[in-house]
Amino acid sequence: MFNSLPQPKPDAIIALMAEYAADPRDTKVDLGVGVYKDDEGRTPVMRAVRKAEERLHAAQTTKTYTKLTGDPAFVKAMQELGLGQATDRMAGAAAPGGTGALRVLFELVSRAKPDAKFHISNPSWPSHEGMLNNMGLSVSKYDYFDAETCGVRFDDMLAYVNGLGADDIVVLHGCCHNPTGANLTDAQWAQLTESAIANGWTPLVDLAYQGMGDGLEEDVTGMRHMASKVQRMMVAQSCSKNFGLYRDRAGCATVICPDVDETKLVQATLASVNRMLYSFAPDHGAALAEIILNDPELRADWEAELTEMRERINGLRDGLAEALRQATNSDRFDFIKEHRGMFSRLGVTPEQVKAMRDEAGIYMVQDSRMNIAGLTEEDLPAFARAAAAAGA
Ligand code: PLP
Ligand code: TYF
Repeated sequence: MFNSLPQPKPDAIIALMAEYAADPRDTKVDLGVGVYKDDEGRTPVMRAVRKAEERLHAAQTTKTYTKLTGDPAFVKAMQELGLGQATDRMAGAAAPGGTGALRVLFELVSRAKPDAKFHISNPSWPSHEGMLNNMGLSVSKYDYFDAETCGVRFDDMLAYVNGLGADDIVVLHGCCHNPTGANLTDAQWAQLTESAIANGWTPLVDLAYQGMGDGLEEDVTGMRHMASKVQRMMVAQSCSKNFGLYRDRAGCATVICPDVDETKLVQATLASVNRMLYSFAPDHGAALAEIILNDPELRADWEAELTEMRERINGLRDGLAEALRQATNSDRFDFIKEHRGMFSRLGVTPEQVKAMRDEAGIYMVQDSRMNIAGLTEEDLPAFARAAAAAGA
């Protein structure tokens, strides 16, 4: 029976990881998959994570099941981190990574409203569309990125969401937009909040990079404003990037409800959804995040290391814009300095992306998305020369 399976379409970003690994050149540069790298190209286990692992190893007496919605202490700590507080209007569940949290929330919506329509940014992280299509749910795209200005087409986005209503779910990136690096301002979050209230659509915020843009608090000011005003909102948090817990699969799904009765119903439904999808969520990474968030010393060290990571990325942004200025004699790459998060798009064609790979061993996603953290200061002049040579 399996021989008649359709050949699955590989994920372009994950396929690129394999192509990079197979490239024998020792000068190659990996700007593909979105994992943080230090200036020696390593993705380290964070200091606080290592210490939390030692504590967990010493203190954990059992690995018996947690709850279907995970350890409540983890969920509470994540809600406080993302939303600033955990309240009795918030239902929540641990999930396998941010992707797991999204999957659980999509499932919750489809149980509540089978004909709900999802709206994602154009462009967005490919798994948004992929997962919704895979579930047979309706998905459309709202205008988001302006390839000319490399900013957000906010007027078009606002006009789009103003045309939505109670059956619509709008997926927003909480910060550090993937793949463009172009983000909403706090004032724009406030305007979207007004639109959600006036038109009745429900926000679903994908928060995968808190702390990687301007700071743990700064990155979520807009989202928290929205959370404080709307009746209902969903948040999918990932611990992959900001805790470096990628393979441990730690994430959290939160649903803000209008009242306590609805919250209880949603909480029970999240447990049921988890049970139908994968039963208990993984707890190892969640336990580490919970230990770090609730221990002042580990938390301070985690925040310090996250700050080092963010400052390295933002320093590279400034350096890259300057190197491109010099190599191309133009200021049109200055947008890289304004963008935040791991990614920006260089703004070149797929042919130019291929030329930079073939000629200089620089690996970017076909849409010219580059993981800024994949660069080192030393790489910048050669990167800029390669971009100029490819016609950027
Ligand atoms: N959402 C976005 C926009 C992402 O870039 C990622 C990155 O991997 C995720 C969600 C989920 O990450 P994970 O499932 O690894 O926690
Ligand atoms: O966008 C990225 O690079 C990360 C990692 O199917 C990722 O979000 C990429 C592709 C994918 C899953 C995760």
